[in-house]
Amino acid sequence: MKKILVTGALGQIGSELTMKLRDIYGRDNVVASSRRKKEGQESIIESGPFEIVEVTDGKQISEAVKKYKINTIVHLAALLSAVGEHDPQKAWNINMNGLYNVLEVAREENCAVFTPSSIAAFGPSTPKDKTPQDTIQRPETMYGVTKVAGEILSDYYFKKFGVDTRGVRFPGLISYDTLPGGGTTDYAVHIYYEAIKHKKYTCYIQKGTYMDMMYMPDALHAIVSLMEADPDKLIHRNAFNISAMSFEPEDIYGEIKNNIPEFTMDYDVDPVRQAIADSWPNSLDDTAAREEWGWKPEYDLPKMTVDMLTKLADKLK
Ligand code: AKB
Repeated sequence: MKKILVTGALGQIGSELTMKLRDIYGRDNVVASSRRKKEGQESIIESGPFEIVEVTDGKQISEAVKKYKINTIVHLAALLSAVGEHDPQKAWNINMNGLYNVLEVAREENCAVFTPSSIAAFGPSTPKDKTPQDTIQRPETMYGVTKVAGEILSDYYFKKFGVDTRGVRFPGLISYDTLPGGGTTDYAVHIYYEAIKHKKYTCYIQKGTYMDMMYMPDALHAIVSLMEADPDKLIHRNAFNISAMSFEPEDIYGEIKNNIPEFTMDYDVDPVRQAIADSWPNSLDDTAAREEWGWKPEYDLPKMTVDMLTKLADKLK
């Protein structure tokens, strides 16, 4: 039976993943952890075990792992791309030292580790369309640097110490439950909130900028499928390209407008986030994930939009 520790459990992915893992593996087998308690997250804190864990302190990770006899760590605590450019030193510390500490505890305590990488692990010299699984990775953000280094470090721990490390390169994730914090792709979440609340949105990403995106249920499904995948079939480990949809701001605007005809959008481009978006791929080739562990997304842009608008309208009532 899996005994799972989730770091960053109160974040955008963690808050939904923790609940899903508790449904699958049982509430007492999934320990949520975060560096602090957050208001509005009582359902996660109270629906199963919860621990305060600062990932930059390896001792705190080790104590939680020993206390609950953890055998799997899902390591989500990280700073995202835009916020990372504002404080690159902090991004390095949390993202790199956090992952190193998790891998060291995993080595000592015999745990498997899932760590998300990102489309940010690519840079301007990477082929932009249908970016291959194995290709040039020279990112130009600190977040991206930590993601590539994290992929390599995770593969090292597998090859050198036999730690069962696995990961996916997430695109921008879209969800209605918990807001993302400090990413470049966050516009694709904010646009739905503003469409429902004010029927208008000012977009900080320039028209024509394509990025890969994914609806949260597909992202959660990817994590569980890869964690459960037969290790003998895995040629790659850290990290798999996964893809569900690629769009630019006008595409998502048009799709929302199909559902809310009075919706309008204008632009006020943020140069920092635009430069980051310009350095990332337009779309990823996820053949390896499909072949090695059966990855297949369920949501495209129209299907996601209908679901997002329905669920958000309900939530914001
Ligand atoms: C971000 O925009 O920083 C993240 C990501 C693509 O990793 N959503």
